[in-house]
Amino acid sequence: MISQDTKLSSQDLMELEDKYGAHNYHPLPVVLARGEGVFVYDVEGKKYYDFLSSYSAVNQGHCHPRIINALTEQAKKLTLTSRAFYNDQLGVYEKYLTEFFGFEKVLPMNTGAEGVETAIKICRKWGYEKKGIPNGEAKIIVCGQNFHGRTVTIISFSSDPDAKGNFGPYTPGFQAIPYNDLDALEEILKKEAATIAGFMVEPIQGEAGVFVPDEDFIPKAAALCKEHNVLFIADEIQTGIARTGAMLRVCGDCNCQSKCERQEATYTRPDILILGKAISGGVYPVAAVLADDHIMEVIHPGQHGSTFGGNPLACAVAKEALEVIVDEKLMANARHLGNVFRERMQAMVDKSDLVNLVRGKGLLNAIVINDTETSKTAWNICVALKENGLLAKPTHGNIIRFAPPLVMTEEQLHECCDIIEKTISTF
Ligand code: IF1
Repeated sequence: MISQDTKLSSQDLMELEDKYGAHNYHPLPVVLARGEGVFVYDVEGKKYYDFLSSYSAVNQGHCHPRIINALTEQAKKLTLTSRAFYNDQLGVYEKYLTEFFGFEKVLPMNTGAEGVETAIKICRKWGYEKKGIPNGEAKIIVCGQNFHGRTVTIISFSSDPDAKGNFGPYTPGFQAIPYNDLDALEEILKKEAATIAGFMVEPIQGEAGVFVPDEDFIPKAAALCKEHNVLFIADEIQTGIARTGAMLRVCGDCNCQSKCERQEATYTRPDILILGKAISGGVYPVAAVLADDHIMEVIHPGQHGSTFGGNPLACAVAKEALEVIVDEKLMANARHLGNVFRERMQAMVDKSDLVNLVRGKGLLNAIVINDTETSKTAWNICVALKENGLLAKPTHGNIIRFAPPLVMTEEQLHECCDIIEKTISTF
């Protein structure tokens, strides 16, 4: 029997997860017990730089005092009412969020996948009721190598055999084009726009390996969608909330300091914007789907919802988490440190024949290891990085994603680059 004062080692805890937990992940062999800012600590007290940020959910740093305070204060009052009743946090949060990002309405959900599913439902319903697509024939265009979540519908349009294999029968109504391929998008829109309701895209493909498309891909894709009366749906669950150096990746390389000021020159306004992860600072599952009235009004009472969607705790946490982004100027910090990081990594690429390239925007970056997709090199490098006090994990095979919390200082970033360079040089 494991009692409260049983001191369990990392090894004990890994064995518990192995014995009692589904094996749906293959974690790096480290057991974390505490997080603070850019640091996490394992059970034995060893300190690490977190260079994954829980897949960009902890942009504000681990256990940010302001966000934790918002959580604990609200948790003492009211955590969940369901939407069967109103609560005193939701309306205030909805006003704050819609004004923050410049949309007329928000539909609050919990996980990113729920946000994506919600956007798909809204898009399809809009296609039938507003665009006049024959019922049941609505198609949504997606990109190859996408990652939008793990529900059966979402993996139905995945091109990753691990994410999709043996989970059929699959949801129909999706067609993929190659990422960053405007000609392919234009071709399918010209041919089939009459039954196409939307185009859903990650402004940077995270899981695929931090693929940054050409500068004109997003703006021109949005323009093509507008031309063909197709909804442009931006999945900013991983790229949003200052991660890429602007509040949203669809803001382009604008250098606004606070919330979306929608500088027309660089901003591509989506018809539907999906947020998740760092909208809550990684403290609580919060997702949001934003759109204007003429789209959101297709949803009527009883047509969509969730037990936890829009709960008071989520609202209090997310509002504070966004204010932290603005107050601590994390967009500017991510933009600046991203340039410093890529410069340091490029210098390493130029010297090393083990690392092919570095790519990314803001503090969403990746290096490509000069080895096959199936090689263990990237994994072994991450194990060695762990030994040297920095936590990162490969995405596909030979690509290592580097995404530290946006609160990192330049001095800490240089220390992390030193660790990465030193570790790589031992391979
Ligand atoms: C895993 C990475 C994967 C996302 C985008 C929606 C979702 C995600 C662009 C769904 C979630 C997470 C899921 C997690 C690993 C991580 C991830 F790219 F961030 F690394 F898988 F691609 N859209 N990404 O990135 O949000 O339901 O998870 O809240 O499933 O292994 P969720």
